[in-house]
Amino acid sequence: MIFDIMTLFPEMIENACNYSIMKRAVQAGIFSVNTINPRDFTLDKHKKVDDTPYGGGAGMVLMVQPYVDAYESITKSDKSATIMLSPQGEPLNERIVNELAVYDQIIMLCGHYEGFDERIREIIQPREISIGDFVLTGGELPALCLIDAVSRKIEGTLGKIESADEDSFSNGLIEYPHYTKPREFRNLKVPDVLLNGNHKEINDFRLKKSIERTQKRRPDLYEKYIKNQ
Ligand code: 4H7
Repeated sequence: MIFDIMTLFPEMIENACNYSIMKRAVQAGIFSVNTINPRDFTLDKHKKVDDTPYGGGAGMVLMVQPYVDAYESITKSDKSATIMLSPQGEPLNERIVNELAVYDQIIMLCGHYEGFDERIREIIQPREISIGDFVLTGGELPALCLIDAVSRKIEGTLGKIESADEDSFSNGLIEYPHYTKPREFRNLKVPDVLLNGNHKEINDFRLKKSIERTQKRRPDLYEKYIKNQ
């Protein structure tokens, strides 16, 4: 899998992928992260990537030529997806993450300032995705969220211990509570059932906790879960 990230701030992407599980997977060659800077595709001596909006108003708009030329410079594989991270996109969820994990190349466009000249969308026709109903100064953090979420679905990224099948959402429920040593801290004890070695009882306890929490915190997910039982 190759992630090709179009951004004016490539260090944001490169640095953030250099920790923990993502770092290990990149070093192991399981996926790679490249950046393409539209500023390198500008034609004027000031390397201008944004300009004032037609019709007036505040802020600057990203110019069509550097983005389209940068996009067209990327070698596309046979199974490639192009995504724009924007507050106007379809809300990201685990279903979409799974859908994207089957591609061998994901190209992402990160916006800044007031956003993109609309002709960038018309020409590139990206799938537009949002990580939630809030506004950020740029698309880099959402792009990183998507790299993180998709890369952990790729065989080999997670070790056996971090396996993805017990995560929240893999069964439509949120996670059960976790405990580690010590057995007691400030009078707070680890539930006995987790110490007795009976794996049937432990699984039943965890499922019960998952269901309780989902009902309380995410009634929307709970309704779906009950319907599917
Ligand atoms: C594309 C178009 C994603 C990207 C406009 C991106 C939130 C999300 C951006 C904009 C993002 C998300 C530029 C519009 C900054 C708002 C102040 C980058 N914000 N922005 N303006 N929810 N911002 O996924």
